Order: sequence, then structure tokens, then C-alpha cells
Amino acid sequence: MSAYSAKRLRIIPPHAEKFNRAAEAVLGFFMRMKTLAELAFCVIVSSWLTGCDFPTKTIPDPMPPPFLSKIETSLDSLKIISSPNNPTAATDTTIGITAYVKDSSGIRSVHYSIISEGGNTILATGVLSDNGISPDPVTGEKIYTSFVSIHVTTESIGTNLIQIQAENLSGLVSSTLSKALVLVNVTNHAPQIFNLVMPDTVFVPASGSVNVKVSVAVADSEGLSDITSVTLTSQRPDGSTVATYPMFDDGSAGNQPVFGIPSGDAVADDGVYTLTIPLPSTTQRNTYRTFIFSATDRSGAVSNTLSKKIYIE
Ligand SMILES: [Ca+2]
Ligand SMILES: [Ca+2]
Repeated sequence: MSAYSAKRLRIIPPHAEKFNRAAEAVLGFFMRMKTLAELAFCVIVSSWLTGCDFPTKTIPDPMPPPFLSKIETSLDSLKIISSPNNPTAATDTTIGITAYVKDSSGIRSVHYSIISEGGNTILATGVLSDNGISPDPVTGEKIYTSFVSIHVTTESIGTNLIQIQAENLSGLVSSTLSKALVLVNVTNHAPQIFNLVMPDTVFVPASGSVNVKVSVAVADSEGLSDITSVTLTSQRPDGSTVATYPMFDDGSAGNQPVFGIPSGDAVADDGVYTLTIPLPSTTQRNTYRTFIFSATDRSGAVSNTLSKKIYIE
């Protein structure tokens, strides 16, 4: 082969080929190091520019609902005169309600409800305003105000609740903030209970259970709707309390939660309150329990008490 041909074919000796591969490996190593160094440099500079938050990804908190920080009312309690013959005398009144709201996205509405003790009657419901129109003094400061007229009946005597909720423009609703509004009947009379009906002795069966029915009649000068509770308290011979149970004037409409059976009441809303107590076969025999009865009205007045022993055989 001529010198020309050898040059054209670029014949490379073996030791030169090893040298080339080593050179390529060293070059590749430095290129990778250069890339890593550039990356590290970017991270350091970016962290410095962004307050060291890069490259961590943070998940933003979900938008919080509005927050009610305080309720103020122009009165906490109201004395009224109420009787069955004059149930709403001097009881139409106006109360100022103010709610303090915190929210970052804007408030759509602030609702109020005034609910009677036990939640059976809504005395008033509506919205509070932050429009700068009297009684709201300043618009847009997130203090919501309104005058609310309430019409009081015998059902609203007692501890009513003013409940406030706010909704923001995102549709998120605050938790309910409540404040008591106590309506006191200054001419109230305590209830009376009478005509207690219950067995002297009960025989516990060898298996299953036996039902013991007890009832008591209640009266109140302000009417039966003034009664909020009639209770039976069971005591051991040493005077310690076993439990206090509610009694019912429901005409045995459905099971009562106390024992999961109907109350045994004969007629609904006649002022005779009843409770049926199931005694299982495991009940302790040859002892007695003392049952004590009383009633409470909407003004918190407690009746006389009646008590009677029941022997368990
Ligand atoms: Ca009463
Ligand atoms: Ca009844």
C-alpha cells in the first residue's frame, strides 16, 4: 500500500484508540460536572432571589369561611307580663343586634334567627346590614347591624337564642354564633303536680322484663304550654340517685328515646305526663326505689314534688 493510500484509510494504531476513549470519558465527566455546577448555581441564585423558597412546592391553604367574632344586643333579658287570658301583653318589642365579621374575600350576607327555648318557635329571622344606613353607623367595616321586632307569646318565655351565620362571596358559611335572650314572665306562677299514679309493688319475672307505668298530672296558671319538663328521679334506699328521666304527654306517639318504647301516655296534651319503665329479669329483688316527681315551667319555676316508694319483688 502506498503512503497515499495509508493516509486515505486513516489507519489508527491500538494505543491511540485507547487514548481517544480515555479522553472522551474525561471530557464527558467534565461536561456532566459543568451541567451540575450550572444547576447548583441556578438553585443558589433562585433561592437568593425568592427568599430561599425554591425549589420546594407549597400547597396553599383552602379559602377559610367567614368568622364571627362577637354578637352584641341592645338587651339581654326582657320582663314581660303573660297569662292565658293576656298572652302577649306588652310583649311586642324591638332589639338591636350587631355582629362582628371577619372575612378575606367579601361577605354576601349575615343572617340572624331568634329561636325559642327547645327550638320549637322562631321568633324572628332576617339579615343584618353593613350599608351605613341606620342603625348601621358605617358602611363596609364588616360590622353588621339591624333592629329586629319580636312578638312574644307564652312559647317564647324562657331562654331564647339569637343565632348568627355569615356567608361569603365564595358560598362558604361561618359556624353559628349564639347569644341568649331571656324573656322573664314577671307574673309567673310555679306549676303544680298532683294525682300520682304508680304501683306499690312490682314483680320481676324469671325471664324477659316487666313494664312499670307511672303518671302524674300537671297544672300551671300560665297554661299547659308553660310547662317545659316533667321528670321522675329514681333513688336507692340510701338516697343516692339512680337516674332522672323525662316524662311525656305525647299520647304514646312513637317510641321515646329513654327506653326505646312508647311512653304509655293515654291522651296527648292533656297535662297528664307518663313514663313506662321496663324492668329486666336481672333487676335486684327484695329492695325498693323511691320515685320523685316534679315539673318546671318556661320561667324556670319548679313545682311541688311528689314521691312514692315502689317495692321490687
Ligand atoms: Ca308558670
Ligand atoms: Ca297525657
